[in-house]
Amino acid sequence: MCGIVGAVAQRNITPILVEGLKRLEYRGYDSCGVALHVDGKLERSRSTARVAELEKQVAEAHLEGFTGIAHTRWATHGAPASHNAHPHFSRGRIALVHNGIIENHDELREELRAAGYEFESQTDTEVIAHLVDHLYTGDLFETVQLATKQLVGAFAIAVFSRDEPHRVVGARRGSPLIVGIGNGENFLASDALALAGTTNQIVYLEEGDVVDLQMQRIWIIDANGKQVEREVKTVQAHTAAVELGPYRHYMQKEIFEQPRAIADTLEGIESITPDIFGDKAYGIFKKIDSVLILACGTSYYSGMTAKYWLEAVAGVRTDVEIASEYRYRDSVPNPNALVVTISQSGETADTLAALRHAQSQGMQHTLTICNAATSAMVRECALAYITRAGVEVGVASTKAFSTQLAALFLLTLTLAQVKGRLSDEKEAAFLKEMRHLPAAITAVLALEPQIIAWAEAFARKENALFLGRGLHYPIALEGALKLKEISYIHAEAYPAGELKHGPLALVTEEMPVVTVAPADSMIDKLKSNMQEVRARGGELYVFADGDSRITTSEGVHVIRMPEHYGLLSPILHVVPLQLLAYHTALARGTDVDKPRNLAKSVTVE
Ligand code: HGA
Repeated sequence: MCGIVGAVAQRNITPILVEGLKRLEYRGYDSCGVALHVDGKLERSRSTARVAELEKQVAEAHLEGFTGIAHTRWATHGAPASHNAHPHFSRGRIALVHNGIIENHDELREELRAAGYEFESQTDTEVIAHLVDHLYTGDLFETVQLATKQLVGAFAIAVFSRDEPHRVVGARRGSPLIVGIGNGENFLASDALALAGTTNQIVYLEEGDVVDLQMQRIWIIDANGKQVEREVKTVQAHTAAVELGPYRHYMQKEIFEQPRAIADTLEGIESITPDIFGDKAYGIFKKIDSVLILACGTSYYSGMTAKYWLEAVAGVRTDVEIASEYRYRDSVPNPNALVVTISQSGETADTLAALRHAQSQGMQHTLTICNAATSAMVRECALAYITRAGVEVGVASTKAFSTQLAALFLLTLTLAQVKGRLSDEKEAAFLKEMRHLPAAITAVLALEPQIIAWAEAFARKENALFLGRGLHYPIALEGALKLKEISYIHAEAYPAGELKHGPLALVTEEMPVVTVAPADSMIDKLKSNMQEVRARGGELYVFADGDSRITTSEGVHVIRMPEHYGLLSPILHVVPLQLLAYHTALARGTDVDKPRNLAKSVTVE
């Protein structure tokens, strides 16, 4: 999604702004831009190409300055075009960048038009720029506080004025924004990663904060208009984590990092104890009678998998809801439910809103499974488990998913223990299996050459079906999502028993049917479903395991997984599906790490 970088310094900040945008590129964007204060004027450069192109433009124009802002845009209002790219200017006096969506932009636009403002773009963002100009008192900090009061919706903004050359003002509500502290210079960004290499001293702004950034000081006013001090945190430099190393794409790198990511996520877990989710976990887990999981996209599928585990192992009733639906639905709140939000970034706008909706309904037992320790989700939930996948750059999530599953299995075992359903023997056996996961995934990764051969056939198709049953139905869904996200092949997943209720009509010789077929209790049922496909000429691509007893025959291609992994099998079975999607996309020549129309960290609704 969109990225913001801003700086006030006593040196040329163009390289810092451009480098910051480069670090945010992985989130996906369709245009970018930078604006600087130059000799008493606002100057900008914008591009619908990559940040590298913007860098060239900026160098050719000798765009240099001490105060400025920059942005990568993922369009929500108005086409991805140069005139819609940020920074937006108002009357040559105000420059502004924005992440998020302003819901009352139409009303504000009408008012501003009536006041004589002309609009150059179709964005909701330009409305904020003109609003700030319209309300400008000569003090930008004061003006931004006034302007943000009129905004409905979600935003993080960075703004500066021609008339105050050494000042950038930031504000956030619903979208993340951080301050980077330097020596006689200060920075703003939507993510600390943007400032890696510049500063590791970070202040995480809170909901409703407005910040005044000057060279020697930062000044923060909170949502109630009070001046506040916020803790300065030292963050780890992520620089090494975002190097591509020997891999062609981040997605490939991240698929191969999964053994390490799972090992890191499980590091230090010697036994099952509620404390691993936080000090208050035992008290909360004792009280709860059910689980409500809220998530979007891939995280939603990890939640679906967890439902099978939580009900079967812990005996705790579990509902899984798509966050963007739940937040607007009239549901029946259960104050005794444990609300579990799952999000890679911990900033997913819909999931955050769903969490707040649940809290507003009196559901206070909250836990998040998240890959970003300092995210809003972690700050706003009573309990948290931080997966240690490391920075995930590829838009199509891989290691974040498998580490979420590992964390959700730990949650399952913990709730089973609290509910008296986990014997010491079972605990020891499950922990042993979890510790073996990195080695088991490494063995699955060795199947890559066989999967490449399949991918060549898939690259020529325009449709695919994915089948799974029970625990592996969500894995089939995740496999189909991966394929459509990055190869643009239309793919759908079904619980195999549903085939005859509709999708079987799609099966012809042209339709590849990927089947997730471990030797679990559903295998015989699944084999009957596979017969239904073969009888209509459909071609089966089966991921079986040791005991599935499925062999290659006409129209049935089989890749055998190295071992059967019981309840943890979904963590292994998703890996070949990730590889299949990756190699199919590679064969089709798509932009694997930045698939069209998609973005990382979905911080808009
Ligand atoms: N609404 C603004 C910003 C979009 C955004 O934050 N995307 O992640 C626009 O469309 O320009």
